[in-house]
Amino acid sequence: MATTTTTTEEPLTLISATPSPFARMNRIALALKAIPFNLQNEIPWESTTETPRHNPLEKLPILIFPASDGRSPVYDSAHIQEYIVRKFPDRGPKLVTGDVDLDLEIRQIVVLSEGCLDAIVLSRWEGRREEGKQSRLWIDRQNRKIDGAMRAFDFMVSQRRKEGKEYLVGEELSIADIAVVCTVGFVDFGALRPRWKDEYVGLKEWFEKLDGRKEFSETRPVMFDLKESVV
Ligand SMILES: N[C@@H](CCC(=O)N[C@@H](CS)C(=O)NCC(=O)O)C(=O)O
Repeated sequence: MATTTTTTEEPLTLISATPSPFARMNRIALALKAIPFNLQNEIPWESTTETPRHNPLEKLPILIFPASDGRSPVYDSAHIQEYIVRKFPDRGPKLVTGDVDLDLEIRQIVVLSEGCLDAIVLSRWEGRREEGKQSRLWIDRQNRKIDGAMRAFDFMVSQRRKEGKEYLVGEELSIADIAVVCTVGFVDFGALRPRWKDEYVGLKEWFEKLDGRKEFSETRPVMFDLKESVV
């Protein structure tokens, strides 16, 4: 029987946005573990969003519990992944290895992915400012982070493939693989690096294989229509 510390099978709620690569990581983990949840799609940049009610940082994803649970919302994609793997360890795939060193490696890859996505978000908002108000220095700085992360992902994949391994850490799919697929998938979706598939052939092959799995293909980003000004 599944070991979980929740006392109810009432569904959780994940506040998400249709294009969000951050929330996609959590959606994939919840789906793989067959944890019942409702998807509440929002536009976190608009005044009607519920995100400030649950997260002082006003960002999604946010995991919300049924009212009967009385638990505070959990936010930040990496922290939600942590919540999922720790609270539902025996449900579906573990998504971590159980070995301290390997699991720390997994967390490092999640952090790198999240940092790359944060740089993408910062650079895109800078690019939305009026011409003349944009900082080229700031955009270049974010671009360096994105390129650095892409190179690091490609290197990791090539090392693992040389060892005949399918996944980034350990022998099974983990939250590290999920994080990298969601990050690379967002670079691809936004056509942020149009030549990445030629530059990083190994990464492309690895990515396409995982991205074709059901839980991944069903959660690919879909753009929303932002109506309010943000910057
Ligand atoms: N590091 C955060 C980033 C989340 C994030 O940037 N979410 C965006 C939507 S994809 C958001 O809600 N932004 C609103 C804001 O920054 O005010 C995480 O991993 O959860």
